[in-house]
This record gives sequence, structure tokens and C-alpha cells, in this order.
Amino acid sequence: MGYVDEVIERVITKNPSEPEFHQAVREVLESLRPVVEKNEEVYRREALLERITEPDRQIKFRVPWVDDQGQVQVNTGYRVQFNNAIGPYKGGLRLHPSVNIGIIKFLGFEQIFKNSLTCLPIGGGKGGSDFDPKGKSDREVMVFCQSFINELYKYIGADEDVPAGDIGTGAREIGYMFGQYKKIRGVYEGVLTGKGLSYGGSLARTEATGYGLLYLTKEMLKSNGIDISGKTICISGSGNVATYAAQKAQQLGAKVVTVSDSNGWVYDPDGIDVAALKEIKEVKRARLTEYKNYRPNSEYHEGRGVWQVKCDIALPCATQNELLLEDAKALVANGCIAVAEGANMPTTLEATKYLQENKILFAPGKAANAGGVATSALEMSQNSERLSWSFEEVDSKLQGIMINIFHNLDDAAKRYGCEGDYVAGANIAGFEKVANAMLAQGVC
Ligand code: NDP
Ligand code: 2IT
Repeated sequence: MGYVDEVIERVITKNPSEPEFHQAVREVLESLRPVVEKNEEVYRREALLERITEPDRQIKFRVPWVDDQGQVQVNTGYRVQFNNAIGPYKGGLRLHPSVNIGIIKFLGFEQIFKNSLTCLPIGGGKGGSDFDPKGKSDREVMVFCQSFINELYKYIGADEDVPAGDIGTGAREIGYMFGQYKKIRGVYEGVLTGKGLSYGGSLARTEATGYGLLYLTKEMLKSNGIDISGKTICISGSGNVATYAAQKAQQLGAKVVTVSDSNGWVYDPDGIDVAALKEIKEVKRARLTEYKNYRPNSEYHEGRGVWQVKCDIALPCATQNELLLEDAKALVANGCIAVAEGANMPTTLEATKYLQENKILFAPGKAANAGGVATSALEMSQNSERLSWSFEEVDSKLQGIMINIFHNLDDAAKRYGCEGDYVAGANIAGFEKVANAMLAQGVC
């Protein structure tokens, strides 16, 4: 058995019941085969693949809080500090009832390579809790966030580990967490990113993941001789990533016809009204069923269905494994030309394979959604120099980073004889830098 297969088997045996983690490891390691073959002797001796698939540490803790009825509730908190070879641990906090250690590990593992692709000095980590912010009062969210930080504060810091938002964690949650960290530690430092603008946040961080997704998609299309303007786009999700992806897509002259949430989806033939979407989701924290009140011409459907709609470009921006083989088949049959992942691992391995075999341009999440964490790193830089950059300055750096990511992964794919395979290109380009740093730093 080859080294890659040995390590995949070892990961599965050592971490049973963590299917999402297995999936992420398999995707990365399988596409690293040509790199591993070239360096097999050194990598084996240094146990490089065993080390890179084992987190530096996993922290799991109790998060007790009191609800509005006076009842004590108990959630589980997690932080997986995966790899800090190239910088302090960096990655979001997911608050969703589905959160478990396997999901946090898959996200933390992806984050290592994503952060490396940004070419900024950030290592990989992820955390979260099975707490569900939906339907909770502001007070309940606040006391949960305070209790979460009461434990997590021991392990994070501006030069140590810098968490941020993810599903269920937005500006409100980051604000409460930042306040509690400051109170306990008595220091004012950039320990979290995605902060409010009046206390160390960066302009354009809110927009960054969605905007970055479109900057990378545009560059991928351009390098294949295609103009994004005039294209029809299907987006899934209706949260932070989906909303600002829709906004930037429209600014670039494309038409976005769908968005979704975990209950259903909207089809708007005239193009999604981003202002209405923001009001429903960001202000009212309501469901997509409300969208029809703003746009009588639109349709609301219960359940899944976004990928059955005819489009040129598909941007999955909700959650993992939301684009299945049957969806990939529908996209291909309907003439789709490109898929770029705004979410982390939204496309199953079978669906990805089918799309690539059918010559769909496919940009993996660790490259396509890296604009969020890249701008988080820019927020860290601003905090360190105690300055704030203008929106234009941050946005133009973000554009440069996304264009650079695309060319780095495109070049890596060409170097290893798999031109056009952007999954392999992203994994190879992200891995090389981390691997070299780990080898240079010795066994640790
Ligand atoms: P939000 O919480 O703002 O929005 C999440 C959206 O996805 C909501 O529309 C939500 O619907 C939907 N969703 C969540 N879970 C499920 C599910 N199990 N089934 C169906 N729909 C679901 O999160 P973000 O927009 O921040 O994150 C979306 C994706 O992008 C995630 O994969 C995240 O890891 C990734 N990402 C986020 C970054 C960021 O900067 N925020 C950066 C890079 C990647 P509902 O409201 O019904 O739950
Ligand atoms: O998946 C991700 O890259 C994020 N949720 C953003 C992480 C960050 O530190 O900004």
C-alpha cells in the first residue's frame, strides 16, 4: 500500500465516526499523490502526513448558560488547533446544532491549506458549539457567548489563536465574545476578527467571503476565455457568504436567480433583490418565506431544489455536502459551465468527480472562499499597527489576493501535469508551503 493510502486508512481507524473529517483528508491526500511520490522518502521518515492529519490539540468543554425562563442549559464547546507551522491558529467558530468534533476537525483541516493559499501568515484552526442561536433572545445569545469565552479565553490570543465567524456566528456573537475576553484578560487586543468597526473591525470583512468568491470565479472564467457579465447564477444559502456573493455577482453584471435556507429556496426570475434579502436575514432574522412579500414575482419552494434550476454558474454557499451527485448531473444537463464553492466542502466527492469529468470549471472552497479569512488576516494587521484602512484599500488587497490564489493553484496544477484540475492545484499549492515550514521546524 502506498504512503497516501496508509495514512488515509490510519486516519479512518484512529478517528471512527468522523465521516466529514475522513472526506476532507481523503480529498486532500489523494490529490497530493504526485507531490508525495516525489518526496516519499523524506515525508515517510519525517511522518509528515501523519503529523499534518493529527491536530496540535483538541479542546472540548462544557458551556452552561441560563435561558430566559431561568432554566440552566448545557452545550458543548470545541476548539481544534490544527497546525501553526506558518502562523497563529486562525479560523471561525460555528454555532449550529449539528456541530460535533468530526465537523470541527474537517473544517480545521481545510483551514490549514486555505490559510496557506492566502499567502498570509496564518495557521489552521476551527471551533464552535452545538448551540443554536436561532430563536434565542439577544440576552440568551450574550450569556452563551460569555460562558463560551469563560473557558476558551485560556487558549486564544492575538499571537496564539484568533477565532472569527462562521455559520451562526456573526457580528453580534463576535461582539459579545470580544467583550467577555477583554473583561477576563484585561487586555485590548485583536483576539477575534469580524469585530465591529468601532472596536477594531476591518472595513470589507463583512463582504469579504462573498466578494472574494466572485473575484476568484471571475478570474477563473477569464483565464478560460469567458466573461462573467451576463451569466445566470444559482446561489444556495442566504447567510453572510451567500448575500455578499449575490451582491458582487450583480455588480459584475451577472444575474442571481436563487437563494435558500435550511427550510426552502427562492427563485426570482428578475434577479435576487439583495436589499430585501439583507433586511429579511440581517435585520429581522426571519425566514425566506418572507421574500415573496418584497418580490411578488418570485417563487418560494419548500425543501431542496436550487441545483435543478438552469444556470451558467453554481455557487454553493450554505454548508457541507449540500451539492450531491444528482445535483451535479442536473447542473451538467442544464449547461452549467462553472461551480465555485463559497461554503466549506459543499460538494460531495462523487459530485466533484462528476463535474470535473464533465469539464465543468470547479473551484474548491479552500481557494474560492479564502477571501474571508484573508481579510481577517488584514484585520489582524490593522489591529497590530493600530490603524484602520479604507474600504477601497482592503477591497483592492482582497482582489489581489484572490487573483493570486487562482494563479498559484493554476500553476501548481500545471507543474504536476494536471492542468485545469483546480482541486489538485489548490491542495498542492496550499500543502507545499506548510510542508516546507514543518520540515524546516523539525519534529514538533
Ligand atoms: P450563515 O450562518 O451566515 O449562513 C448560513 C446559511 O446556510 C443560512 O442560509 C443557513 O440556513 C444555511 N444552512 C446552514 N446549515 C444548513 C444545513 N445544514 N442545511 C441547509 N442549509 C443550511 O453562515 P455563513 O454564510 O458565514 O457560512 C456559510 C458557509 O460558508 C459555511 O460552510 C461556512 O463554513 C463557509 N464560510 C464562511 C466564511 C465566513 O467568513 N463567514 C468564510 C469561508 C467559508 P438557515 O438560516 O436555515 O440555517
Ligand atoms: O471558513 C472560514 O474560512 C471562516 N469561517 C472564516 C475564518 C476567519 O478566521 O475569518
